[in-house]
Amino acid sequence: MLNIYKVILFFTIICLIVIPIYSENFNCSITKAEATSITTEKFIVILDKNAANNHFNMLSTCLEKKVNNFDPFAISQEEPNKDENELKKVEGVQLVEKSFKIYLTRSMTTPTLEKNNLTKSNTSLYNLDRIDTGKRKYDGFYTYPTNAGRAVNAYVMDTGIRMTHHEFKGRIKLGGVFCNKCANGNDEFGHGTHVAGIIAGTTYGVAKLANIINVRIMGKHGGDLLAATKGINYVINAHKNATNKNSIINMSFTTTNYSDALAALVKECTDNGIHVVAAAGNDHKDACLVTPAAVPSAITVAASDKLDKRANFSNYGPCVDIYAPGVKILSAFTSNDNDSAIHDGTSMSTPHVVGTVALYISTYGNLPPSNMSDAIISLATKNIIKNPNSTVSYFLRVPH
Ligand SMILES: [Ca+2]
Repeated sequence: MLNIYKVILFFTIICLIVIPIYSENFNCSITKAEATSITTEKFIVILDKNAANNHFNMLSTCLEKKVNNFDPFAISQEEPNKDENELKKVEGVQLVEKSFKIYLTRSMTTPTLEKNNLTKSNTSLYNLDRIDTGKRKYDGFYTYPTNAGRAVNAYVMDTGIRMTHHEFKGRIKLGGVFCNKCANGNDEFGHGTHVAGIIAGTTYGVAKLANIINVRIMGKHGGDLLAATKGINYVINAHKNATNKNSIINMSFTTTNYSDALAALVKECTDNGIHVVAAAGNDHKDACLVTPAAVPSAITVAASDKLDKRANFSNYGPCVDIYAPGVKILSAFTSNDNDSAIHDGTSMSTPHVVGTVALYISTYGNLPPSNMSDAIISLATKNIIKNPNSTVSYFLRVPH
């Protein structure tokens, strides 16, 4: 059963080596200044209930910092000869995972030369034209429910967003900035803006009235698991504190290996009623090997092209829930407020599904994440993806 303590566990990042958490009168052997000056390795540590309670009491006492139950608080390990195996031996510790890099799921192989030849009503937006129908018939129109995702919050956990872009006018806000050396929510890499444009852009978006919330977890040099942890933590808190519970997270990123900590965090989101849509990944391998794609409660999205063929880069396998367009997708870009670019990747497929969930919510009302997953699959067109490669052959279709 989920309870507050379990949530605490997921977001507790500590050094157990230097701080005795069980002493009756806390031995404050490390000060706040010392703690923030340490720059060695960082771990995500999941504690049991008692240890979590003691830990937060200790932080409040020793660090003179207001410790919120859900605030991640990173203290690096002081003694370099202590490794994660020693952390695991400490009483009360359930899981230790070293923070590592996470990767965007955009393919960099496609040039952007075609963008000047594309316009809204022709094949440049084949992806929108395609997802409103079962058969592959391009009629030059994108037909979608009139509510268009209104009053649905799509959290874009990404490289930031060009928030002044005309595609998002009046429907975007900054949630938070969680990556190292990221000064603000700007998109220095041109990934989050493209993703957000596919979700909710006025021209390029699936759900043209949905709200975008910018949760920046990556800089121009990428990001890490710790930043993703903080970003997810922020979304869970925002969702819990909001009156509007229509929340979806777009995760267009992946890991090299499976992460227990990231999987636990994603499950925590869906257990709290937040829909999580995850990129399958672009390494042409089994999506069950990477996170967040492998998490059962996430809707995991593989990429197909204009001819309904699985994209050759797309991950596949039983952890994939659905296909969506992910080849030559035109969306917003970062050079100016009207900029656009074409990109490939399951990064681009994922926001199509986020937009569709938003359309579903604004049309029929919200559902628990597992039911939403069933509803999206129920809408999907079956057996139309060519060479699905041991993956379900479900292709995204918006409510109609
Ligand atoms: Ca159409």
